[in-house]
Amino acid sequence: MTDREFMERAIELAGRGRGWTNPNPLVGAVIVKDGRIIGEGWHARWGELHAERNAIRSLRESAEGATLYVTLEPCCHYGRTPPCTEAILEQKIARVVIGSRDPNPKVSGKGAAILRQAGVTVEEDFMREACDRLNPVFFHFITTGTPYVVMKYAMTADGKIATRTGASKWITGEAARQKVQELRWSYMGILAGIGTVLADDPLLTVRKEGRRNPIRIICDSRLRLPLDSKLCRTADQVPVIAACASGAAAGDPEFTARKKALEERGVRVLEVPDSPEKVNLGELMKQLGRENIDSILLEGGGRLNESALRAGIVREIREFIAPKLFGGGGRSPVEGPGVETPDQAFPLELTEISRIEEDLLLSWKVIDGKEKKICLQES
Ligand code: AOF
Ligand code: ZN
Repeated sequence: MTDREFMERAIELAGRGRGWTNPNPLVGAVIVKDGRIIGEGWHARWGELHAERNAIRSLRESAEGATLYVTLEPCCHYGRTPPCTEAILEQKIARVVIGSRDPNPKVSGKGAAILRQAGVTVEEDFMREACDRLNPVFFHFITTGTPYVVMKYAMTADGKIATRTGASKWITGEAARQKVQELRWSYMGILAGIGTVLADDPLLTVRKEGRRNPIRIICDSRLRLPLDSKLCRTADQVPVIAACASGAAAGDPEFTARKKALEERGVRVLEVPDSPEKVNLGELMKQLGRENIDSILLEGGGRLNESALRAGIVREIREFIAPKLFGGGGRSPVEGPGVETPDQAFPLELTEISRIEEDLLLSWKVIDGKEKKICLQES
């Protein structure tokens, strides 16, 4: 086997932690001696051992003189676990091949430097792009402190997310809907608007055994979340956060009563400052980041989606396209006032096209994440 194949194996192992390590990264490690894999490990769950230590734990023979392939620079700090660099040196590993750099200021180059100083041969940036693809969420969260937001919608070939009457079950086929379930357990939070909740009464959970549910966050400026909604009725089992505008809350006794009733049912009410009627999404992201929520799947309706784009919080879009047409005045995935001229458009970059049975999945990166200063005409 070659260096590439060992790193590919480490990448594959890293993926096994998906949905469990947040807000920590996905990391995989392989220990090789005389061309044979003698140890393997990955970071399996937040708070548990790092990939390198799990690989070392799996050893059945000495790793003296061996090579360690690891998808992320080994850490050198005392966090929830002791530094991986120490474990590597204790094992007398001779060579370390690293994929991604760790932008965590506590590590960031220091891990590699410590190993070099101790006489270990260190290679950095090996298959870096492939390794970096494991952790867009971690890289974003550790450097900004705000969650990585992925907007998801399913639409017809003529760009509708619902028919004229508002019906939307179903647009895509079974396999594409399974893929959405996977997105839900891959990210820590799921964000929807109160309009969607009032119209569809969704549960927003993962229907798959042994998978973690995302924290359900509802953008609900005036706190209209019904007490008998499925979300409210399950809030004691799967967390629900209702994000409301602090301006709407101020001095309204009815609002205070609704807030109390929701809290009694286990819903967390977050008052988001600085926007009189609407939830300030940039501010909401800061608050959620402070609670260690590193990633959010945005399953908004058209208005929330547009506000999120305009607030500059969306990093990626997953667009499912079904082979059918609705026509008429059906709803669009991005509504709101929109832009006035084509040069004001939100620019995207296509990163992946895949076919999921009869449907298409396009993945887009949002080019300019910064707040868009466009001239809006109030509708
Ligand atoms: C590694 N290997 O498998 C992981 C690393 O909270 P802790 O103690 O688990 O530390 C988390 C930090 O350690 C995280 O922010 C990142 O910089 C690094 N994660 N490093 O060498 C691993 N998961
Ligand atoms: Zn570590």
